[in-house]
Amino acid sequence: MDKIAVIGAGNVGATTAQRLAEKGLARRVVMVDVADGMAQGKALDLYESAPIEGFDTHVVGSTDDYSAIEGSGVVVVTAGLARKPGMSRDDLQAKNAEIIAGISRQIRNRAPEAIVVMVTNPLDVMTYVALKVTGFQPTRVLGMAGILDSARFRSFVAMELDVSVRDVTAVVLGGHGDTMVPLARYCTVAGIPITDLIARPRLAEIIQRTRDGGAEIVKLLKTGSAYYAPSSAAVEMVEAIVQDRKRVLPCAAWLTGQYGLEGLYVGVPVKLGRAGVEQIYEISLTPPERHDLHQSARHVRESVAKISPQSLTP
Ligand code: TXD
Repeated sequence: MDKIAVIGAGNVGATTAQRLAEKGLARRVVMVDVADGMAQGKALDLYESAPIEGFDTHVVGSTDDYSAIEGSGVVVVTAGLARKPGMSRDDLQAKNAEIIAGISRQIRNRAPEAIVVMVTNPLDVMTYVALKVTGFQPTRVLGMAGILDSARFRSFVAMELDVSVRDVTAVVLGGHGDTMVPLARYCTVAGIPITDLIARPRLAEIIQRTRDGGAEIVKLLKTGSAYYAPSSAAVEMVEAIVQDRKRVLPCAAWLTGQYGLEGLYVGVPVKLGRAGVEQIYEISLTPPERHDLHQSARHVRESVAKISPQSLTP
């Protein structure tokens, strides 16, 4: 691919750019960040590692000149504010919605052919804002969360059983955050159901740790949140798109009746290729799993309802 843009050159954005460059997924990677000089500084630093790492991707940065993203095939959006003391979740959502709306207008004008991979939290809500403001086809606007959540689940299972993470597969559905729905039934170790290998009570603890995965890292870091695994997850999506891999991955996708849900973003297994979301898989759920998924969706819907009309206007 000729160009990939990363909006927001903070922890997740810069690490995403680094992984994209090191994997050689595009000829050029462009970072944009509102903080004066930051994207340029990190891009230059990253590009100066190219002779040592041996990659040919050209990395550049820009502060507010969005002409830099022109011609991008994929735009990864990681820009946003972190929650500050005294700021409620709703305040943060309103602020980030404004930021994402502004960025989405730039993407619509400057990179009208791009596929948009959203990362900014609250993920399912910000992906909705990006869809409405860009006016792109829903197949071209999707969010990263399920890959990260299931990677956490897979790491914990691998640690528990002392097996290779490669052999552990997992599916996590639903909104990103406290209401995610890890599906133990679909988790296997090289095809062996996880429920045959880990006792129920212990499995419940692992599932809870997965739900709290983001908070566990925040607590340890004290300032900031996770970025190594989140950037890996975003890059896995970009790679599937750029290389038309037809990977089947859990992503936040626009539902049009699947799972009895319509008109919102929720994490589900999708096929990812050059066209973006090429298929949504509807897997069979038990009544409790379906209940949890619907509860998670209700939570997303309630949050979407709080977005101001200005942040949804193209
Ligand atoms: O699973 C997931 N989807 C997530 C989401 C996993 C990890 C992180 N998740 C969310 O991604 C997190 O809650 C944040 O909403 C974003 C970015 O996380 P990061 O850790 O990278 O935050 P930083 O380091 O604070 O970086 C944000 C950058 C920062 O450099 C700001 O200056 C910039 O965003 N920013 C902007 N850039 C461009 N344009 C505008 N308007 C703007 N506003 C802030």
